[in-house]
Amino acid sequence: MSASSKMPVVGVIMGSRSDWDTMKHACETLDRLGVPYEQRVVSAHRTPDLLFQYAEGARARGIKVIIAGAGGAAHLPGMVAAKTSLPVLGVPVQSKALNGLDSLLSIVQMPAGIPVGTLAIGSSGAINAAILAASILGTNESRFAAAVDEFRRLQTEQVLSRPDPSQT
Ligand code: RP5
Repeated sequence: MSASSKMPVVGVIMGSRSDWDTMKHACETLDRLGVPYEQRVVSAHRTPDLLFQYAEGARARGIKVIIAGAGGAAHLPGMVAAKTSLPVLGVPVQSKALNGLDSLLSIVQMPAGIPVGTLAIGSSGAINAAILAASILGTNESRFAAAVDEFRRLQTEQVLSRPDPSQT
């Protein structure tokens, strides 16, 4: 748990400890945006009962958005979405065998009725999931909307301040 160890409003879950190198980017971005979160390994295949327990209990614990990252046969985001009506953002982790295309298709191709907001493969997706989570929270809490606006302002400023790509 971080962003000043307040009660988490975003749950960052992942199918394996091996997903942490990708999913830590979501956590770092939530830190930067001042969004309190928790991070957990919850595997759809190895700990299915924990998955159900986590998804069913998340809302009552104050979680408002779930970011779920998984690779390969990436059932975690879809199964979590099946067990909670909280918004679920899916991050396809770049797999070794198929470079993350398997993860992407597993997460994005949900049947109508159970949505998972699917992001890009890898760290870009993890970072964007965090920004999107803050934007969703920002519809109700202006400090999160302001944090996203500031993040974007700084990003624009960084590009505009160094227009010549040949200069370090
Ligand atoms: C998925 O299987 C995980 O999300 C991970 O990306 C992938 C491989 O897991 P490990 O074998 O590295 O634990 O469930």
